[in-house]
This record gives sequence, C-alpha cells and structure tokens, in this order.
Amino acid sequence: MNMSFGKYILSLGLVGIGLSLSSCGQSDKPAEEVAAPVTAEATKTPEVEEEKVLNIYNWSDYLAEDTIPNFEKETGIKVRYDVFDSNEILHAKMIAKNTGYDIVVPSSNWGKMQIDGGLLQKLDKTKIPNWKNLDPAILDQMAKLDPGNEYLVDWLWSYTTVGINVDKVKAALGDMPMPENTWDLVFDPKYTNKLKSCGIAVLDAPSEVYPIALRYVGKPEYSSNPDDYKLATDMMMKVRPDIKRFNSGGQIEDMASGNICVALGWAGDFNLARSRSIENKSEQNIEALVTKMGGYMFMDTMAIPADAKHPNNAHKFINYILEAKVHAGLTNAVSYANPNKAATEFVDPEIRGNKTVYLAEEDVKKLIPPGNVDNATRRVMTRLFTQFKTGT
Ligand code: SPD
Repeated sequence: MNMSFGKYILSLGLVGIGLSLSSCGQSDKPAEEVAAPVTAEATKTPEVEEEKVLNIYNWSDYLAEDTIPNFEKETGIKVRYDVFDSNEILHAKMIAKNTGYDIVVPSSNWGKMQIDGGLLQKLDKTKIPNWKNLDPAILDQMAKLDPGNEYLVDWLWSYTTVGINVDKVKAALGDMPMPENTWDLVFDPKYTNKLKSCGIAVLDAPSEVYPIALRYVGKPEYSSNPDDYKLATDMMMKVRPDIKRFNSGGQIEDMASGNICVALGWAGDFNLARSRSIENKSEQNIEALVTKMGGYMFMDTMAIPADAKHPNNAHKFINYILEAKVHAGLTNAVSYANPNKAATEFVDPEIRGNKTVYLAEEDVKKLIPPGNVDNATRRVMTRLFTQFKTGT
C-alpha cells in the first residue's frame, strides 16, 4: 500500500509542489488574514508537567471508535474532541487565535499558510519516536510544503471526486449512457436535469470546488485571474437549479441513506458511506469514481497551534497515532489511506486492494495536487461561490 503511495506522491512530482510553493508565497496578506510570523527557534518543548488534558479539532468522521478511548487509557490524558467540515472554518479560528486546541488537522496547503502566518509551532521530534514509521517518500514530498517536516504530520489522505449511487444513477439516466467525463454528472445540465430526481450534492467550500471547476472549463486550477473564476461560476450556474444541497460532513449520511445519488465530495467519505449503508442494512451501491479528468488530491495533517496550552500532550498524541496499529485502525475505520509504512500489514486487505482508496499510478498522475491562491483570489472565489450557492 505505502509503496504505491510513495510512487503516487513521487509521481505528483514538482508540478504540484511548484504550484503549492509559488502560490503560498503570498504578497498581499492583510493583517486580519495572516498573523505576523513568529521566530519559534526551539524545536524542543520544555518538559513541564501539564494538566492531563488534550483538546483536538479534527474533521468529522475521521476516527476509529477506539482511537481516543485507547489513548486516554494508555496515557491518562482526557481528550476533548471537536469537529469541523471545512478548512475555511478551521483557518478562520486559527487566525482569530486562542482556539484552545492543542492539535488541529488542516489540509497540507492550508497548513502551509498557517506555518507562514506563525500560527503553528515546530514539532519536537525527540518526543515522536514513531516518526520512523512514516513513509520517507511522503515525508520528502511534504517537505516541499513544510521544509524539514518541521510542523505537519500527515493524518490521512484522499482526493475530491464524484461519488454515485450506481443503481439510482442508472435508473435516473434511463437510456442515457454514463458520460465519458464523469464530472459531467455534476457539471453538465444534460445529466443534472435527470439526476436531480435522485439528489445532487456539492461540497460546501469554495476551495474544494474551484480547482476542479476551473480544470473542467479548461483553466489553470489555481488561476489568479478573476475572469477564470467567473467562467467557472457561469458554468456551475447552469446546473445550480438541479443541486439539492451544499454540504460536506453530511454527505456520508445522505449517501448511506439514499437521500442523494450524486455528489462532488471526498472519495474516502463515499467509501465510508458504502460501508455505513451495509451496516445499516440499506445496502446502497455507492462508488467513488476515478474520473478521467482527475480529482483533487489532499493530505490532512496534524499540527500544534503556536499558542497550544498542552504541547507535550499533543506530541504524545501524534506519537500514538503514528503507532502502526493505531494508524491502520484509522484507515480500516474510515477508508482513507494513511502515510504509515509500518501500518501496511495491519490494513484490511480489502481496503488495501481498493483502487479508489489506493489509486493506480496512472490515475494518481491525473490528480490536481494541493495548492494555494493569493488572498485577493481567495476573496473572489468566496464571493462567487456565495453567488453560486444562492443562485443569484
Ligand atoms: N470525513 C473526513 C473528511 C476529511 C476531509 N478532508 C478534506 C480536505 C479537503 N481538501
């Protein structure tokens, strides 16, 4: 599994990293958006006695049932665990500071912005002996965003794609065959007109949708030209009347219960929805599609806020997650790939062999790598996305 991840990451090569790095060197950072950089020299957190508490802020549905209880049992540290559903929400809290969290889980491109803004603290690797379990290929590539792997540790990774309920989509399309480019299922009114009968959903975050929509209209995924965003929005406006809802975390339940049949969402969540529907006996035939046009790759990463009150406990938690069986347990529970080489042997063979979790190399090459845009472009994107959602 991790061999293929390594190849996968390597195959993204410098293209993605170039995008990420160049776009992260933002020149127009208003003070309210990015804090002044701190010069956190010390990579060793002092060995002070901390209260036995750890505050974590992570994506919803991203844990195994026993992950937190086992950590609490092993360490005696009491965990308070809150969840979010978009990088935008997490980032806004980070910028406001005093989040009260000791561990946050931004996607790597957002983590890069938080590093640049002085919002994260360096990791003390002497406190993370399980660091050795991480796949060097992944570390190398993460280092292009986070030189020296000083701040970010990959939690799990996946890609944004089209998810479908195979039977419902077939029924709704009738005689119409599946499109060559399966992104047409969410972006072409010819298809959405038919599929609206069984429910279409789109992730509720501009940063998730625009890289894909831009590629669909033939523009650069991290364009800084407002006209390109206008073009992508005009394209999406044509399908707007057919979209039932904008949601992110809610797609698992909606898919598993058959409330929606097509979604622009996260591959891991579609696989999770499929297993949930089997568990709840509704047995929906849900598939994460590997599209010819490619999806949008992301790595969600553990990081410690600069003002965390319990950095030592945070390091203990990171080290615990990097235990082979714990990391494999995450993958087995939520169908997202992990970056832990030592975990491979503990990953359920069905998940290991699932080509929508661990993509074939040629599919990997088609993914849009993680990247960023400058703040002015982000504001354009946010404004247009609001117009798209409200249909105005
Ligand atoms: N249910 C877990 C969802 C995690 C999704 N992370 C998405 C990051 C997208 N850029």
